Amino acid sequence: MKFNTKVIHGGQHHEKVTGAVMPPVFQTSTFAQVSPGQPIGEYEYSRAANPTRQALEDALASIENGARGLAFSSGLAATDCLLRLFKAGDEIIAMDDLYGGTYRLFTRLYKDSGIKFHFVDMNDLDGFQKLINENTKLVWVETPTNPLMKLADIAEIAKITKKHNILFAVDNTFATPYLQKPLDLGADIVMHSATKYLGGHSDVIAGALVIKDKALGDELHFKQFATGGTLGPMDSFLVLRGIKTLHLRVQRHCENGAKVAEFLKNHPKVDKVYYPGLENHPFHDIAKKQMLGGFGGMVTFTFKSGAKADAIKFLEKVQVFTLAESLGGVESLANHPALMTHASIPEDKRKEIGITDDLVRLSVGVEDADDLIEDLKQALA
Ligand code: P1T
Repeated sequence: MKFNTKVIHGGQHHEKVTGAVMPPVFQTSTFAQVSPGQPIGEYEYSRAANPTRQALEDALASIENGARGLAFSSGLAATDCLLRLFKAGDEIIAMDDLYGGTYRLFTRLYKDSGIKFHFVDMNDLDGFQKLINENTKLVWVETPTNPLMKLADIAEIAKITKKHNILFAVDNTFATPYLQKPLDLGADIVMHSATKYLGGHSDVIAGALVIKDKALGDELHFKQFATGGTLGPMDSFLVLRGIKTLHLRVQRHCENGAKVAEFLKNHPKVDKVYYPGLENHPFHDIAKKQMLGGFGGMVTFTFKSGAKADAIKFLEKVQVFTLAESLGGVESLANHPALMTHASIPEDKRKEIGITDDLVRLSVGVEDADDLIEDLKQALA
């Protein structure tokens, strides 16, 4: 089955009793049993499994080409569940540019667990390999990264993790499986903030893990069941509905993203534009190799003045774009990473990796590109 069919039919079946084409929202916590331990059907209690969530999880596994999908109450709940595979003394190597909340989870919550985190430039493959030792258990990358649009070569990293028998997880939130399939490129686990492109309408907080190996998927399901960060039935329905138009939306996000990046590149007040589709993007070659069909709808830029005040003024002036956290919905959003989504990263660390105070991140939506560009023009003016 091709991807555009999978988003609609992958892992799906009509509801058994009525033939409903969309799975109903099974808004129930529990399921009747005929005798103790003998449920009427296959479900017992919705923390363990719920039919609406199951339909979403099967769709997730299908579109990412995994053996098992798991749906969580947020992207961070999904990451937290994955981290429960590790114990004191284990080491995790992560990319040096990550969503601020992921960085906060790693450095502030898990720092007391005895797990050691390394944050490295994943494009220095030699430097990265030098860090690997017998305690290294996981490599974690975001590609493209939030907010600097750095890329990591998934296939090359997978060769290394396989050689050393280390798990390799990719946060595929920015690319989506429409553009990039980490499991096909050799990763073991894909993570999503399903709040973003998978849901696609800025109306739900959700997360996902998709696991290539069935046994590891079952182990993570056990951890999810035992800790409880599951996605509710209504939210599962919303994400599943979103997935059905993922291919159409991401196509338009890519077209609009490319137009916005081109406009910004030629604007006299704009300094750097970070968009993997631009030929001068430092990771354009990796993008062409592993992001198939486009380069997404996320564009980040800085001001020639380098002034924080200019970034703030611009963000106060946008009208079609909404100044808000988050990304990946049909509507365009604009964000100031240093003051908003990445404020949890200490200032010196932000400066070190390039999240400057004049950096603005755009989530380019699926509106008419002319209107978006007019809006940027007037806000920059
Ligand atoms: O917000 P939540 O669903 O828990 O997902 C966390 C998360 C994980 N990974 C990436 C790449 C993300 O962008 C996010 C959430 N990001 C934002 C809220 C944001 O505006 O960047």
